[in-house]
Amino acid sequence: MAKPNRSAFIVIEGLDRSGKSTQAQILHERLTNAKTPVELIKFPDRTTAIGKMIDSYLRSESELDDRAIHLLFTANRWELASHITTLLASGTTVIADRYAFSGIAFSARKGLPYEWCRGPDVGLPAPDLTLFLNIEPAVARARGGYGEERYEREEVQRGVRELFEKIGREMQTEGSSWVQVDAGKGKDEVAEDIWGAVEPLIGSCDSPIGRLWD
Ligand code: FDM
Ligand code: MG
Repeated sequence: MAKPNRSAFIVIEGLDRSGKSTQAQILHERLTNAKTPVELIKFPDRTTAIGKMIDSYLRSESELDDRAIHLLFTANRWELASHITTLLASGTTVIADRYAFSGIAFSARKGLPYEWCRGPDVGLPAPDLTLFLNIEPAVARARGGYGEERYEREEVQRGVRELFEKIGREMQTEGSSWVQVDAGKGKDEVAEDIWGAVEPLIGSCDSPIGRLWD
C-alpha cells in the first residue's frame, strides 16, 4: 500500500455555545494520545495584527463597514493558509475551530450577498471533513447564556443557523464531506460521534490538498 502523503484537515463549525471549542480540544487530545501529530487552529486567530482588529470589532471597541470586517476575517484565514498546507504536507493533522463557513454565514446574515461573501474564501485549503455541530439556538442559550460579544444573541444565531444549513446542503451537493453532528447530546456522546467521522481519515489522505470551491 502506498504511504499517505499528507494528513487530514478537519474543520469544526457550529453556532456559539454548540461545544465547538470543547470538542476541538477533546479531538486534539484523542489524536495526541493516539500518537498522531496534530495542531489546533482557531478562527478568528486573534493574535495576529489582523486578528487584533477583528477582536476589537467583536468586543464592540471599534466599528467597521460590514464588507471591511468580512474581508478581514477572510484575510485572517489567508494569512494562515500556507501554515496549514505546510502542516498537512509534513504529516500533522490540522483541526480548525471555525473556518470560511462561519465567515459566510455571519456576514450573509447581515444581508451581504451570499456569493459576494463566498468569493474571497475561494481557493483556501479545503477541509477533508467539516463537522457541523447543530444545536437549537434556545438550547445553546440555556447552556449558561451567551457572552457579551457581537453576534451572541439568539436572533442572530437563528439566522446564522439557516445559512449554515444552506452551506451544508451545497457542500453535500458538490460532494464535499459535510457531516452534521447533533450537538444537543451530552459531551461524551458528541465526542464519540465526532471520532466516528474522523477516525477513518487518519492516515488515509492520499490525494493532494484541495482548494475550497475551486
Ligand atoms: N465570525 C467568525 C465571523 O463573523 N466571521 C468569520 O469568518 C469567523 C471565523 O466571530 F460570532 C464570528 C463568529 C463569532 C465570532 O468567534 C467570534 P469565536 O469562535 O466566538 O471566537
Ligand atoms: Mg464567541
